[in-house]
Amino acid sequence: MHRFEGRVAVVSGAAQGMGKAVALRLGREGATVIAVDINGAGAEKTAKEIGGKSIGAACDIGDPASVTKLFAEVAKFGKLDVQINAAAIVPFVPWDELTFEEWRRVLRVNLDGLYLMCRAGSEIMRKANYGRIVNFCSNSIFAGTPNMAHYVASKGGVLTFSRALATELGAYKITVNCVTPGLVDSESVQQSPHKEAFGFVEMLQAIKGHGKPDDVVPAVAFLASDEAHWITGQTLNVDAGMVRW
Ligand code: 4PL
Repeated sequence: MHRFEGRVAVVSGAAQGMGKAVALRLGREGATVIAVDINGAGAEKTAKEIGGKSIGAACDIGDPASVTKLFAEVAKFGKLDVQINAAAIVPFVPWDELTFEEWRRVLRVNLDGLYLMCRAGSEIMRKANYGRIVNFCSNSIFAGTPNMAHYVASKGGVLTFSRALATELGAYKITVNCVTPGLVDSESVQQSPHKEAFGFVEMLQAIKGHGKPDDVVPAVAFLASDEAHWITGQTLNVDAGMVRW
């Protein structure tokens, strides 16, 4: 398939995991990708793998000045067709240890960052009367996954914000949808105690196996594609049937 020929896409969290896997897929299907990550070197590496006019950009999405600087670069591409918001902090902190400082650290990126990215991205999209925004939520909002209450709270916000944004941006033919992946074998999970949960999660899955970034990519690419124009404000669960909702 070559669904993104001539399209310009911003993908946050593009240095690793699902963000990187989506960036590579959009690139392989013809998109020019602005690969965004707090890890600028990692973002550059993803952009190099895609090739063409794609670029990497370092950005702290929770910082308004950093997002403003990013979108000065995005503006040079003349348009923005697709925005994938995959960047997030994936913490492992039991409730008894959850401080307000840690709560704020996660909410700042996972929710304030999403606001800032959508604020800037939608301003470009609305001028063209076209846009596809896909936000990364998490199936932890259904499961109430432990050791990440602040993350679960942030992702609940991602879902409901996406619905509200879909309503407001429909007038400009911009769609806004979410995916809710389950536990995925990515770099951030491998570097955390979440990796111990694969057995438990697999027990609950209708389809057995350990989720990989590429297992989530097709759903994201579909929602980001031209032909998904009649779907907005929706959430697609992509977790091998761990949760049926
Ligand atoms: C079920 O989004 O959805 C662990 C870590 N387990 O980040 C998640 C589940 C994790 C999840 C998630």
